[in-house]
Amino acid sequence: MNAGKRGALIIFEGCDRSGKSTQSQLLVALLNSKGIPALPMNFPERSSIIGQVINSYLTNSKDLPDEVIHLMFSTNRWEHMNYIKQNLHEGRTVVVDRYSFSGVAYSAAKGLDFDWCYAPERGLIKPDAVFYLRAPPADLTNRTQYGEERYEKVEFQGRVAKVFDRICSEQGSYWHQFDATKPVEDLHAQIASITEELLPKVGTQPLEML
Ligand code: T5A
Ligand code: NA
Repeated sequence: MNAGKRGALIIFEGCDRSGKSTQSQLLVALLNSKGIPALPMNFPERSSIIGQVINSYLTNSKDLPDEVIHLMFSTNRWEHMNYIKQNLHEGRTVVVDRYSFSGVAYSAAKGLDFDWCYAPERGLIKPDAVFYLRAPPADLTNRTQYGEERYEKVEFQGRVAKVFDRICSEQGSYWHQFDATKPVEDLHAQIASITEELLPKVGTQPLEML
């Protein structure tokens, strides 16, 4: 429907159980229903060899130094960059559940240096929009399955949320912040309207790097 025009790279970010998967699936379904090619992705992408190591770390069956797991999360994004780039250039919008900002937020929340954490993310494709689902972590603990993985502790999520807030204020206008405690349908309507405004604009813009 838009020959020669690229798709958009759209990212969902937020603390655990903030509703990223829910909203990214709704957005992809909406775009596809309108004949706009869009595909979902998520990081960590757990099927690659590196992704399998990350999965065993997250499910607490494997321990790794903080620096090592940080670099593995970043590597996991790098190993999928050509795939993302190709899809964007072929006109498909890629909707991603977590990206570099999760990488920085979770590792900086453990005490690693913010700039050190951001360094391996430089050169990855810069998103056209980030939808940040923001909520006080205590408001998310009653959502299903909370508490099963390594990072799902309220106190730690609070530190993660602070880093997300910092990144949101530093990154500027391509970040859109939402109250994640609002009903699913309200959030979806807001996200859909921003996306519909965005897509025609990015079509002819060159990709930028983080
Ligand atoms: N991580 C990740 C790093 O440390 N570094 C990195 O570089 C990256 C990429 C796994 C962990 O890895 C860390 C961060 C994570 O701790 P993950 O696989 O994305 O990351 O898993 P989680 O974020 O833990 O969990 P989810 O992604 O599954 O949570 P979502 O997607 O935010 O939430 P969702 O949509 O599944 O919803 C959770 C529940 O809430 C309900 C849903 O129905 C569901 O039951 N819900 C709502 N309820 C009320 N109101 C709403 N608005 C709701 N929206 C959803
Ligand atoms: Na998710």
